[in-house]
Amino acid sequence: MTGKNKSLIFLLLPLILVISCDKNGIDPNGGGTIPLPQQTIDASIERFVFQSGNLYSGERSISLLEFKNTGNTRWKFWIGYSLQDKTGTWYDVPADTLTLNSGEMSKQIELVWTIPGNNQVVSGPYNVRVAIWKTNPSVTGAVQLGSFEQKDAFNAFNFIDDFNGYDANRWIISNKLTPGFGRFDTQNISLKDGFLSIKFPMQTKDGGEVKTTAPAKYKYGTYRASIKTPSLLPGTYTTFFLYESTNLDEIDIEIWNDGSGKLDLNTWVKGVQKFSAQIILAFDPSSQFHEYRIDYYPNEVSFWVDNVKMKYTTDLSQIPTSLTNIYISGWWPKWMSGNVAGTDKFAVYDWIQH
Ligand SMILES: [Ca+2]
Repeated sequence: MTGKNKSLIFLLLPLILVISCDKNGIDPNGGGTIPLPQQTIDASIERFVFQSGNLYSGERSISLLEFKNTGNTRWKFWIGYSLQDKTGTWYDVPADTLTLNSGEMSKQIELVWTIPGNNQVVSGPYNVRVAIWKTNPSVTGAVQLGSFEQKDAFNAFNFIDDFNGYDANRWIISNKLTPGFGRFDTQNISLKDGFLSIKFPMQTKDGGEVKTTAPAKYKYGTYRASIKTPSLLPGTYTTFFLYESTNLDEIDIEIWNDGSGKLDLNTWVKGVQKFSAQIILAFDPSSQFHEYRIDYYPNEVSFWVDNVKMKYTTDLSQIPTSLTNIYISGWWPKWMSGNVAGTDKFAVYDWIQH
C-alpha cells in the first residue's frame, strides 16, 4: 500500500464512525428505539479572583474560583492550582475534587498556597494558574477542560525590616577595617524612630557596615532598600549590595555621596568583575528617601530606582549563582578623592525588603 492510500483511509475513518453512530441512534424501520444521548463531560470557569498585592512568609495566597458543569453528566471534576516564581519553578497545590450535577455551578472555592518560611521564598512576582480536569491531573493522559492563568498576580517576600527594632537574628554589625580608608566601627550604626543610620564621623574616614548573619541563605529574588544618602561628602559611597564570601559572588548598588548623583552598578562572579555600569540619578539622593533595588534571578540581574529598571544583564557569564547575604555600608574608597568632614554625616535606611 502506498503512503497516499494510507492517508486516505485515515481521513475516511471518522466519517465511517459518524455514519455508524447515526445508524445506532435512528431505527430506519421505525421500530420505536429511543435514541441514547451522548455523554458529554465539560466545565467552564465562570469566575476567578486571583490573589494580588504583597504577601510575606507564612501568609496565605488565596484565589477564588467558581466553575460550572457544562456537560450533560454528573461528574467528579479535579481542580488544579499552581503558582510559578520568577525563576520558572512551579509549585503545585495538591489537586482537589468536586462533584457537580449537569448545569450546576460550584460554590466559591478557595485555592490556598502558604508562602514558605525560613527565607525559602524566591521573592518577587508570582504567576497563578487554575485548571479544571476531567480526571486526576497527576495521572498521565488527564484531559483539561478549562484553565486560566494570571501573570504577575501577586508579590511574595521573605521579610520587610522597617528598622522599628534591631533584629539580631537577621543582622550583624561589622567591626573591622574597610576595603578603603578607615574602619567599619559598630558604634557608627544606630537605630532610631524606625530608621537605621550609618555615621561617617567628623574628622575621620571611618564608616559602618551591616550584613545579614552567616551563612549566606538568601535565594534568588528581589532585594529592595529605601535609602537617603548623606549630604555632600565627596570621597564616600552609600551602598546596598549582595555578597557571598566563599564564591566571591557579588551584586552592587553604590551611590556616590559627592552630589553628582552617580550610581555604580556591578556584578562579580567568583571574584571577577563581570558587569559594570554607571547611571546619573535625576534627583538628589540626599534630599529624600528613594527605593534602590536589585532583582537577582538565574537568567537576569537588573538594577532599579523607584520601580524603574535602569540597567540589566541577561549574559549568564555575568550572573552569580550563590545563595547570598545582604549588605549595607558607608565607606571611603581609596581611589575616590575627598576630605574628612567638619560635621558627622549619615546614610539613612528606612527599610529593607527581600
Ligand atoms: Ca522604617
